Amino acid sequence: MADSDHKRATAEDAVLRYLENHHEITDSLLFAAEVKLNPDDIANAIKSLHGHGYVDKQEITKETWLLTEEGKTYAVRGSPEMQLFLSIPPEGITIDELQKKFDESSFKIARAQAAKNKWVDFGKQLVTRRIQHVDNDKVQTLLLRIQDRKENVSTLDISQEDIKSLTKRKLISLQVKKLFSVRRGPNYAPERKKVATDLTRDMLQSSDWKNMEFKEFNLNAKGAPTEHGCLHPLLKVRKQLKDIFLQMGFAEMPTNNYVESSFWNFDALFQPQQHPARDSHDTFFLKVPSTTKELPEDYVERVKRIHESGGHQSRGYGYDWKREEADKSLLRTHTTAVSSRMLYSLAQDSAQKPFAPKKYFSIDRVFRNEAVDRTHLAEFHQIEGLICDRGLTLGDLIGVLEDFFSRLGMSDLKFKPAYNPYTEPSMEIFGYHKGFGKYVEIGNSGMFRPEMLLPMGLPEDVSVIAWGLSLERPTMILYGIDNIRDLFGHKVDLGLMKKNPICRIGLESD
Ligand code: FB9
Repeated sequence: MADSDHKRATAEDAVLRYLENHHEITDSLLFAAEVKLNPDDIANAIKSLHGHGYVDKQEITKETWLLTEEGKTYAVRGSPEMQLFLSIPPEGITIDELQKKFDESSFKIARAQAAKNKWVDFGKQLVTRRIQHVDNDKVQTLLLRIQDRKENVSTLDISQEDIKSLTKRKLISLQVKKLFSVRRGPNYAPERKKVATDLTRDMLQSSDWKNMEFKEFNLNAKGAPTEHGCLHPLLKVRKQLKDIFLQMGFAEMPTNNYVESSFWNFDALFQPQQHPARDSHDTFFLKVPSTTKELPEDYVERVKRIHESGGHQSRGYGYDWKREEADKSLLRTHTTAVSSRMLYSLAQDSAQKPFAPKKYFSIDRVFRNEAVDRTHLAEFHQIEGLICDRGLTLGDLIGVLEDFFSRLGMSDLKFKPAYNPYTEPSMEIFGYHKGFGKYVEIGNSGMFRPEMLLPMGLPEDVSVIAWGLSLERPTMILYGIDNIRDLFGHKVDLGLMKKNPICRIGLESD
């Protein structure tokens, strides 16, 4: 039995037992003190017993005047004004001499009240009595009667005016108590029937239910929590971002291959084979399968040539490009590897049919062999968007970025020149975050280089604008998570997964 149920059962037993030999509980508060039970438990028990007819109850409001600490002092020593009057000898006393007999606040109260009662005169130097005797210290008398009362003050024939005066002087305060008087009810019994919580088949068949009492429904009780699946915050934000891309007319790229060749991940992007990002300190290369199965050989030749000797007005890099380097298998370091596959496919299609502009996006995991810290793991989800069309400019890129990030609630973008091996020009993107009150880096972008696009076979006047960001950063900001291990990995608190709020991306950021 829950603790609260046990307390109520004990309190109910105490009430029913008492009424077995007594006509009435006149004051439930005094009764609780007598039986040494919590007054609230007794009150709840009375309400529950009344609900089933065991008792009749009457609610009583009991108003009691209590002396404050100051009032108690005056009741013992007398009021300060009386003490001041008694401190003045018949010949009078200097103010300074009189004041020495009191603390500052008491002297102030005493002087004001004695003058108000016309008991004393305060001259320039001397204080004298205006009357010879004060027969009764009314304040002390009233306080003693209230303190010693045996019944409510209303039967003490103290005028409302006096009550108001004592209250104003903060010598008494009103205590209001709600209590019950209780008597046996129509269904009284010295013991409460066992309260059944469920109506069972046996009860129905035996008709026992007719003599049983059922626990009342608690319609305010919350339902038992249901176990159900929950979406990880990353997946909630991914859904929101996917919707943004779809609303902007982008089609999703197929990203279902974590394993990629160095060719599509680097060479096709015109990233030279000596680039530090292609070192095993930055990239996860695979032992099995160590190399890719097949590549489009004619395209590989064009890539080899553009790296070694350039072409299309490019000088190239002038190094001996090695096929075995391009064949190495790795975990893709960016979803731009998928973008290169898609653009190559688009170029091949344009050989059979007229080129048609495209808008693609991808959101998926990428892997980098880099130092991990509070906000970076060896993997993250990259978000990438690209638009492929004739005559696109940097202005088009800036425009689409402002549209895209405005849907994330980021406004007032700023751009900083940057470098990527596969884009020229490139720009880091910054957005003003109202919650932080400052600009934050929100991504990177650029125009894919001709050395990447032309060997694919895309028409000369086709250009591609693209940008990227991560899924983890916006998610951590939106959910107020400052350590990525609380969001992703084996140490994640699954409770967070169950109770995290809905994703609110796009609203004014907090
Ligand atoms: O996501 C990043 N920041 C970000 C994004 C959104 C956001 O939303 C607001 C709350 C509403 C807040 C912050 N960044 C990119 C910037 C930084 O976090 C940076 O420190 C970390 N970057 C990652 C790379 O780290 C190794 C984020 C990741 C990133 C960076 C660049 C690209 C993709 C992901 C790219 C690209 C690209 C460029 C040109 C062409 C194609 C792709």
